[in-house]
Amino acid sequence: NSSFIVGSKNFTAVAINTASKAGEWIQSKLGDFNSLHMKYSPHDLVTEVDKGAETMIRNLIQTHFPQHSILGEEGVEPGPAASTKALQEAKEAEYLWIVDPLDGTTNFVHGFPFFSVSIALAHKGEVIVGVVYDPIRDELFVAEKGKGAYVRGRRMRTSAEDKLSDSLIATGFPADRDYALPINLQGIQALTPKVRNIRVAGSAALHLAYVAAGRLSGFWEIGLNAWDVAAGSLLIAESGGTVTDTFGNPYSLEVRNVLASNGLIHQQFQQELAAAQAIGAGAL
Ligand code: 2AM
Ligand code: CA
Ligand code: CA
Ligand code: CA
Repeated sequence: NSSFIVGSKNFTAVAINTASKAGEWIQSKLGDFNSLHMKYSPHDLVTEVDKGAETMIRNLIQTHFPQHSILGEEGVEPGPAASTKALQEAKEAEYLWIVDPLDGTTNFVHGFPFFSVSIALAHKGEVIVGVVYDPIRDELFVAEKGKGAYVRGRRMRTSAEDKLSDSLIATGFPADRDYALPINLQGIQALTPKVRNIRVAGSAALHLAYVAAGRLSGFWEIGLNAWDVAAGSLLIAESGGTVTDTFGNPYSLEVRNVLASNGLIHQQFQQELAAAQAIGAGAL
């Protein structure tokens, strides 16, 4: 896929190289790290590895593109208010790198082998490069705006299921146990009887990459941040799928409640969630 890497002033090459290096380092620290902190609650963890990986990624990006801005999870105070404010400020930049250095920290801490590095580049608020790297399987998912999406150098296509009953869907349990979790449980209750099955594997970015690769038919999660979704959204768009909010509005960096699919099931999927929301605790 060398021709793929060359375009766009080598933005993509830097994203790939950076995600790979960070991912290899993260994997080397598996089972060998300390200083575990809780951010908000026992459901929200951060380790020295999250912080070390983000520092590594920032340094590599800054070396190549000192004039670009970087929004990274570990550079932002915990909680939705701080992340909204940080995104509003960062969005002013012409070129903005959006970084989740380790997506799936809980899995990393427990040794459950499903986590990823997610790096996106937005130009004037639009994602133009997206890379998700899974160091355990050494799988690199790459998309460039208008140029398709690839895994292990092979073109990705979203899956062909056109009925929820044939669909394998993923979601995530929100860290916010008070407000978001009850709403999500309503969604799970409504969807589980309608779909083939549901998976909750713990990395939003990797779930999105799996939708792009056709391994999942769809994914939804509420209360996410730009760094969880930006790279994956381009992977899916460039693989022929659809990414919206849970009301069906088009994806933008501000979207926290994400609904992604192969496109074919999108409307049914969105309607089932909307119905669950009507039963549930209020707006998703
Ligand atoms: P993280 O591992 O980078 O924190 C799992 O459902 C998903 O939720 C993961 O992508 C995880 O990302 C994210 N997540 C974990 N804690 C969160 C929090 N407090 N707020 C929002 N998203 C969170
Ligand atoms: Ca986190
Ligand atoms: Ca994350
Ligand atoms: Ca993270």
